[in-house]
Amino acid sequence: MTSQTIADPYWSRTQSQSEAVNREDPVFWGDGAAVGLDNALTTELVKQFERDGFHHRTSLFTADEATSLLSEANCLAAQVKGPEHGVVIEPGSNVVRSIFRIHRNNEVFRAVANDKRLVDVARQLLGGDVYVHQSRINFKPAFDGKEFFWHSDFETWHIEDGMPRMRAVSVSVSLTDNNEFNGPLMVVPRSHLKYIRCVGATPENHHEQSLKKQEYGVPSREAMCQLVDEGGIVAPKGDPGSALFFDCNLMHGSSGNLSPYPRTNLFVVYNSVENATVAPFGNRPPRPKYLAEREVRPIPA
Ligand code: 6CS
Ligand code: FE
Repeated sequence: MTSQTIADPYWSRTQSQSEAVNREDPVFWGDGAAVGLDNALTTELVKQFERDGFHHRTSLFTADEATSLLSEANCLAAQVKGPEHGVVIEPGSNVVRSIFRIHRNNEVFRAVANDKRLVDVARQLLGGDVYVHQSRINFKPAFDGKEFFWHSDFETWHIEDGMPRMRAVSVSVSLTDNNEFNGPLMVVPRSHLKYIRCVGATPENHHEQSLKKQEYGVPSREAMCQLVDEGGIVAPKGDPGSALFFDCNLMHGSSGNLSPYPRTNLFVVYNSVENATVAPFGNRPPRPKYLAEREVRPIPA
């Protein structure tokens, strides 16, 4: 039985026509009282996040911290001997594209996922206790880093992982420079306020393909034109240590990296403990735990 047997406002991939509907969830779940959160956003920045769907901070981590995190990330990639759980290889080369679940499998990145500079903002935006739904390093290696086509993470996490509502936030921490040449993350401001129902039934074991090149659970070109007409495209750039907090439903993507500079970013996804994953809302079995934690482990405040 899937969760689709109940009235699901965010159904997708079941009809032949793409459709844009209004979001049915708040963006900001807090009550404005960021009591005890040393790293809380100002009221003005919260309003900006509600309006645009993202908040970009340069130098949230120091250059030295970013250098040491990058070296740890490259160390992990160098240890990869072949296809293994949680490791995704770039299509067309044998270079590492992503490594998942580093918040559980690596002490250094576990500490980052628990860092109050990230957790305080997640708790503030999501209005309470949070846990890590997913973590990953996207290496986007020099010359070989391929694109991530436009998508809403929430559409995938709802349909394929069973995330009920839009009450999760991602943070991307730049471990290298993110510049106009090396495939920076691109976001569509205000796209988080629309939910795009995608066309095309989810293939079996879809993640084995989608993490390399996503072709299902992606918006139609008409839907993308409409979202970009309304909000434009922004590619927040910054030095190593910059951080981009973005709503789970914000439309985003990135181009391939033709430059000699890698674009290595660490992603942590915080989900509200009130929004724990249930049975997927699509018609496939849940994806592996390295993509979606199924046990809620609240991060201590
Ligand atoms: O399917 C997922 O969960 C992953 N795919 C993308 C393109 N972004 C979110 C996440 O890393
Ligand atoms: Fe994504």
